[in-house]
Amino acid sequence: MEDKILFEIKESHLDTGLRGFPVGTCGTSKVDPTKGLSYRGYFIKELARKRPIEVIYLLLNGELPDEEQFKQFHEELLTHYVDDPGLVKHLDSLPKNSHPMNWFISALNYYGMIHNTKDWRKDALKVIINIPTLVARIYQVYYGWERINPKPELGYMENFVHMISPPNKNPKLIDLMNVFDILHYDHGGGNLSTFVGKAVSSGHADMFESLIGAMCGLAGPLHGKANQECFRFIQECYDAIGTPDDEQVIIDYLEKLLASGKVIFGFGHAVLRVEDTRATILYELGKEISATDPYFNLALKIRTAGTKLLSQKEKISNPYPNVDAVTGTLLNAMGLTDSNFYTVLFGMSRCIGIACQIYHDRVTARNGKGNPIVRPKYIYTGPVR
Ligand code: NMX
Ligand code: MLT
Repeated sequence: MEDKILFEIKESHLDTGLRGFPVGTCGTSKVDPTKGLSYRGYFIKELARKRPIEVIYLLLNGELPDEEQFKQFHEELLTHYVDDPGLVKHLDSLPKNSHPMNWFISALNYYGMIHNTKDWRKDALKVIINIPTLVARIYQVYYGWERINPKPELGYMENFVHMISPPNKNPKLIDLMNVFDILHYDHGGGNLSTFVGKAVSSGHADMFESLIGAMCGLAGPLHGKANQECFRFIQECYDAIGTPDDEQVIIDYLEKLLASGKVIFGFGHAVLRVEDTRATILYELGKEISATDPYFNLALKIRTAGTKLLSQKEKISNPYPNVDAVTGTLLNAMGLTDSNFYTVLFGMSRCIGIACQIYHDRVTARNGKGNPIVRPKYIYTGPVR
């Protein structure tokens, strides 16, 4: 069989953060620069309003389930469900003034110590079924909310929403969380958190250790924490200029931010060259569930003003909104007002996609042998003696 050349590496590629280098294969999802995200061949638009467990089944098994398969899968998942009281004790001991992402990473570490089986499939199922409860417990302890016990029989995100009790919880939070969860599962193999998770697992660290590495990657503001930073930037923008009818006012405000060396959070992407289809879905959902929210309305205005401004900046490869452009405004409008927590919600969902990819990397790749340990080369630039 022909061994095709996929990519030519030049010296100038060495400082691009591996941008576009093919480094392996990914069977669960694909990011096309102009068509956006698809899972197992289905565009995200076709999946966003399905039940989360259906989409997880698709990622893991390659096909959407029929009703019987759905039921069996859900029952199998529930056999791995554990609401561990030790977790709450562990959370109670964590410093309250630290970031919720640090709590999330610590909770994954605790959970892995106690519950990991070193069986890739079982551990993927454990992650899938337990992660919403784990995150809900973090919410409860971090904010001192009522420690409502789980009711997994309510449904996947339903149980999560049931367990959290922000003071002004909007009944439409469940509509948002169902879609939010599905949109954030997977984004190819090369996004930073997934890439790190896959790399860590290639050294045969266990599922939880691999996800901890991945979540440390997600915690950076240019990656997952952009959803927190983007909402803060929208709040600051609102405080400074409100929701002006004159688009130029927004453009001037953003221009000043850029000139002071700041990043316009929620815009740009390493792969996409159009508006992120996940953002498009969220803007549409926002019009249904939070049409009168002032921050959401400002985010809608920034959607066009930001794109106009960034399109004029030659160095920016993609001037369009990404998934983080609007998630914060919607979470805030539904009652989840502390943006410090937004990256944990991203992580709750992304761990599922990464767990599915790791399962395939370790168990089905190379006819069951698993992918080899990751070991790229960095070119030595130090002195020669
Ligand atoms: N605001 C200001 N500058 C930007 C932006 C932006 N939104 N996007 C790109 N640039 C700059 C970038 O910093 C780089 O500057 P320099 O050459 O001086 O280092 C230049 O434009 C070229 O970058 P690109 O090739 O367009 O983008 P790259 O692939 O390097 O980075 C991101 C992609 C997503 C890191 C970048 O667009 C960014 O920093 N965006 C804002 C943060 C954000 O929203 N991240 C979330 C991504 C999605 N996620 O959830 O992970
Ligand atoms: C993601 O969902 O991981 C982001 O869009 C970043 C990426 O794909 O590089």
